[in-house]
Amino acid sequence: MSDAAESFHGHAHFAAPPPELTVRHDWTLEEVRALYTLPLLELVHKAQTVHRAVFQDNKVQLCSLLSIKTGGCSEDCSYCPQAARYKTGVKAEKLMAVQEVLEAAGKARAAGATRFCMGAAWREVKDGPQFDSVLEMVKGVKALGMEACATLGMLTESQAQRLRSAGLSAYNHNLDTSAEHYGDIISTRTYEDRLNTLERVRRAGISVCSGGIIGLGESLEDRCKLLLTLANQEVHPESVPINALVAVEGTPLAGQKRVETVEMVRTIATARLLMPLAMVRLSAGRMQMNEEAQLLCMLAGANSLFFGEKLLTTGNPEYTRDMALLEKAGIQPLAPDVSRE
Ligand code: SAM
Ligand code: DTB
Ligand code: SF4
Repeated sequence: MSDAAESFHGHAHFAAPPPELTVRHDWTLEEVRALYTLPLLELVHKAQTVHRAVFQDNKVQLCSLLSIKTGGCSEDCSYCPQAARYKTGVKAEKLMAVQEVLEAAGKARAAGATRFCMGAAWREVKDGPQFDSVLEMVKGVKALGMEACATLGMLTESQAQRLRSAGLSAYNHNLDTSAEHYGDIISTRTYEDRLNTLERVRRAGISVCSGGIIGLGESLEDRCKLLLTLANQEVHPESVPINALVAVEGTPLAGQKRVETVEMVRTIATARLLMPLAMVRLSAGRMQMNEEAQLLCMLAGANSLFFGEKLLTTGNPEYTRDMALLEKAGIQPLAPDVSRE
């Protein structure tokens, strides 16, 4: 598989998009709202039809997440247990050692992961020995034959380039919500800052992973605007994580009510229809969903899960239960793409 194809798809999941499929970048808010509010089963049917046309193998990618630098973050993201200013019980830790990260990556690969995502509770990346270590981690993960993803906060152009040179496949940087709602959730940076980092990632030739969180107290319109912003990018994000808020005690959003499954399904299905070629990732929030709800998300177009009992700091379903669910539903995990390594 060519480098260009890798940087576009993030994973060789299909040979070529079907010719009848149009990938649009000119969606209107009305169109997005009309999709989002379709009768649920009609929306799911539409999304599954597009999904099957694009991803003929209908597999789910298993990804592994590791918090390489936990807690003590200077930002005020009101959903986040890692912000230093909230009393959530998350202890600030130092950056993990390269060897320790690569051991975890090796275990994740043995357990079936084809993508390894490293998260750091940083506002932004600072040049120096810590960033140099992250570059070593990226090289090591790639050498293990997995896609390497990182989420480290804001990046400069040269940092994005250095990550690319180290072999980084994808960079995760979520828009989280609409531009209008952003200021109610985070005050220590702007939506523009987020978009600028995404632009630098794109220009460096790294595949873009960007999505959001639902359940932050946003309106239906905010949710549609988030999807619209993602879908009207000049190039769609290759990867779109959809998170349901994990309401953590001590954060300002601790009291938010649980996201309803139907809302999660609508968001995933709409993302699938707007960005047909993207990997849509059913991310945080699976602990609050039963198995049938998770299967409905996959029917609606989600084709990736994070496995392992922990996301970054919060819980995730047990590995054996996840594997049993996929097994009984006859859903195959996406195999490693050996052609690339
Ligand atoms: N510090 C970097 C940043 O903010 O971009 C990277 C790590 S940050 C924890 C990665 C993403 O996790 C956030 O953008 C947010 O979308 C998601 N996230 C954090 N806390 C969450 C929560 N309680 N529920 C759901 N998603 C959450
Ligand atoms: C994403 O969109 N979700 C993942 C990953 N990208 C980095 C993170 C979810 C974090 C949930 C809260 C926690 O465990 O700390
Ligand atoms: Fe820090 Fe990222 Fe959490 Fe915001 S989401 S507080 S930037 S770790």
